[in-house]
Amino acid sequence: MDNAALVRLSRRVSYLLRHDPASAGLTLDPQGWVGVDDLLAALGTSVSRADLDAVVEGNDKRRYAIRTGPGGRDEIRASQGHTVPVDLGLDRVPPPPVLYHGTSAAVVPSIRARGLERGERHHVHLSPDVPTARAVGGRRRGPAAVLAVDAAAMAAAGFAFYRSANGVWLTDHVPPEYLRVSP
Ligand code: HQG
Repeated sequence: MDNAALVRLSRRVSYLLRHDPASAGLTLDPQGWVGVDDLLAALGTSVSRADLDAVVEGNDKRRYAIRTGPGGRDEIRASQGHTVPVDLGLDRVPPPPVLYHGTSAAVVPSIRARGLERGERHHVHLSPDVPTARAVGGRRRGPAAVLAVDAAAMAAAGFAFYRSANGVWLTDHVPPEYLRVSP
């Protein structure tokens, strides 16, 4: 598979594992795992296990994790970003003092008014550093903006933070008073 085909495959896997497994007849377990063989069957004969491994290993953000499941078979899940209900079983962890959120500059006034909202996903997604946040914001339409989140103050106020297997920081909501536009 060439690189463009791998990117397309990654998008399809993301859609199935995060948003609509039922569209391909798949059922995730409560923690979001599905059999690798079941996923391959859903993807069709043009996709091999080696192609899927290339997507998992080569993925720029390591969006997917593969494990040997309790029954001894290989299983795969997305490490974060779901809109279907799954419990990733992440432990609450103390955040670094500052986290970042990259977005479109056009929505900054709304975020300043209402804070960061999780929308359809389970959590607000935060990046550990400015370059990562800038890359997330850069995928949106128009100019990007990076917001800094005073995670230390939020943690002190009792807000819970989680970190996904691929290093994305997650929290339920960031009220406006903990946000500032990052230089
Ligand atoms: C915005 C990528 C207006 C928010 C990333 C974002 C992440 C508001 C959008 C993952 C708002 C939601 C998720 C408010 C939040 N008013 N807009 N009050 N509060 N927003 O895609 O964080 O590459 O659900 O700024 O790395 O962009 O897919 O969230 O623009 O981990 O693996 O509402 O997607 O991962 O968009 O990205 P999303 P996100 P992957």
